[in-house]
Amino acid sequence: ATNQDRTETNTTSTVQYPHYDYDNDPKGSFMKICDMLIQEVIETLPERYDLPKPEAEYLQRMLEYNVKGGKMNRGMMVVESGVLLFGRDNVDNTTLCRLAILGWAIEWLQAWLLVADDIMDSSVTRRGQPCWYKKISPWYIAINDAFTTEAFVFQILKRHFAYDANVLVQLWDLMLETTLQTELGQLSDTLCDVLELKDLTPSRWELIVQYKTSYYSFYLSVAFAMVLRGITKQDAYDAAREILIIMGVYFQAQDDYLDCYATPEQLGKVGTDIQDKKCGWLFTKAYHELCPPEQRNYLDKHYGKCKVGSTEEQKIKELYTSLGLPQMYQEYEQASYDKIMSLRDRQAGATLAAAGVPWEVFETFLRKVYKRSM
Ligand code: GPP
Ligand code: MG
Ligand code: MG
Ligand code: MG
Repeated sequence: ATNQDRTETNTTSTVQYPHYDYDNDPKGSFMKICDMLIQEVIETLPERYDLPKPEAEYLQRMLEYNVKGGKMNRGMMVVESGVLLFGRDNVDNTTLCRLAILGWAIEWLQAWLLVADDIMDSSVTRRGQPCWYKKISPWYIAINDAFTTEAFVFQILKRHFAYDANVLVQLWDLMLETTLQTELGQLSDTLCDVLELKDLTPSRWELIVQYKTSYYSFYLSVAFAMVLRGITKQDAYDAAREILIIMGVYFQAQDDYLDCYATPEQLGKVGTDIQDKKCGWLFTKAYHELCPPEQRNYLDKHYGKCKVGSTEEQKIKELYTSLGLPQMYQEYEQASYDKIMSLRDRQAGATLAAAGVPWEVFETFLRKVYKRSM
């Protein structure tokens, strides 16, 4: 039944989308789009790919488990950015639904990244439930599930954006490029396992997190909305990227801080950075900027070698605290906030304004993550 050349698409723009109640039920409306996407993806499997029913049901369960249950900041930001770019009064129902579909494309991207990341990080829980690879048998189907979810993303984009081949190519291209950037960041992150602690420096940290987090978590949401709005000026994308990379780096510093200091209940996951010998924000500051020799020896002996929940791990956390890292983190948080806000009146802000991208897009995003505790 598979037909490589004529897969089902909505090549006209007359598709009937559900009513999107952006003003009164933004979350519920957004969720409804996800259910629609899961249904579309699953229902084509038996006919187009000869997939037996148990497998189709498995994939439905896999998607339900992995694409839902997050904070949905990235996804909802596509819709919110889009509304700001089009103007609340000019954005029609179809456009709202398309923005939400792009939002879910990012949430699904995030879903497969996390399924894979949890395997690589030997994590146990995610979003308050067991990591997917811990949940299923054999566990290594999770590797295939990550790939499958990725493939579904490209199919979703085709199904809903083939009405304009030019838009579709831009969306596909952004998705591919962002995926590669994230994978390159994940490479540098994961290779830390075989490096020496002296090589886990603050500058390596910054490089890793720009790639593994910023592009997919921040830039992609706004860039998707800009594509749908029909913005073509390269300098506008460059200016947006400049701001959103800084926001993403700050966001990952929070993630690293919370890995150590937040409770699993708050986070929905158990921190593994010390056990995993991660080039985390706290570690690089401690080891390279703050530690007296004796305590550096302790890190040499135990960092990346102790287990989650061990006395050694606890001792390392206490060391971070005694070095004053929580206060330093708060200062860093404030400085990042100020730096991002200052870009409004600089070249980046002006370039964006000229291209019709209001500053509010960035402030809305920043407000969602500033001083978060989960
Ligand atoms: C966050 O790192 C980075 C990612 C989730 C990108 C993963 C990229 C792949 C190509 C799989 P993290 O491990 O600190 O996140 P968390 O703390 O949520 O596990
Ligand atoms: Mg990781
Ligand atoms: Mg991880
Ligand atoms: Mg983390």
